[in-house]
Amino acid sequence: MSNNIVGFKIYLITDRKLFIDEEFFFGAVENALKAGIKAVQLREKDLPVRELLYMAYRMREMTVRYGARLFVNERLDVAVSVDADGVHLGSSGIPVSAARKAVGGKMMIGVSTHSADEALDAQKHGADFITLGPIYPTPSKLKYGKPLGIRLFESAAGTLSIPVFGIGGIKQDKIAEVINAGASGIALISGILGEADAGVAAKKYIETIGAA
Ligand code: 3NM
Repeated sequence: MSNNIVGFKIYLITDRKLFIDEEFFFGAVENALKAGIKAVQLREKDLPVRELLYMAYRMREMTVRYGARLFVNERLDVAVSVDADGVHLGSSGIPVSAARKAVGGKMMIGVSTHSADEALDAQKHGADFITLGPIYPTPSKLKYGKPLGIRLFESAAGTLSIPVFGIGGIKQDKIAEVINAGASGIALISGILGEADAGVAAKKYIETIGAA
């Protein structure tokens, strides 16, 4: 069983393409923060770095205002530039050990993993926490591979000492199952940002995970 030393249970990941424009996008994230979300990962992989940087500054200002952590996906340079709380690494960018060497203990490092082996590897190389999934089918499941299922997730989580966040297709009716399988929390996009009112959705997730 992993413990939760990172201080949040819901890790909201962004996808601006779910919105008609940037103002609706920032509005939805702000509503989720207002509802009590304490960690956001800015994940806009296709943006040129200067546009990402602009978005990251704005997201930094907003997360500070609501006392929430900000992580930047992949771009350690952007994370450092905006004084984010951490960087979230994938399998194709800068390795965890290199990022750790660069930031020491000054910044948190999250890592996306998709198997028990990858999860252990990330832990060994200095990740503070990982996401592990996809557990369930997601709208974009092809991108992330075949879902692990809850049993594989549970056995992998059982081997880890760092916090592990379940990810991939997590709707409210799955929260208890994911937490009971050893997750410290959940990471998600559509369950909150895909809903008509992100604030209402976030509130429901927060209540459900609090009771799980
Ligand atoms: N990473 P939703 S699954 C960004 O398995 C991401 O690493 C995944 O979106 C992984 O909550 C995923 O809408 C998508 O299913 C999560």
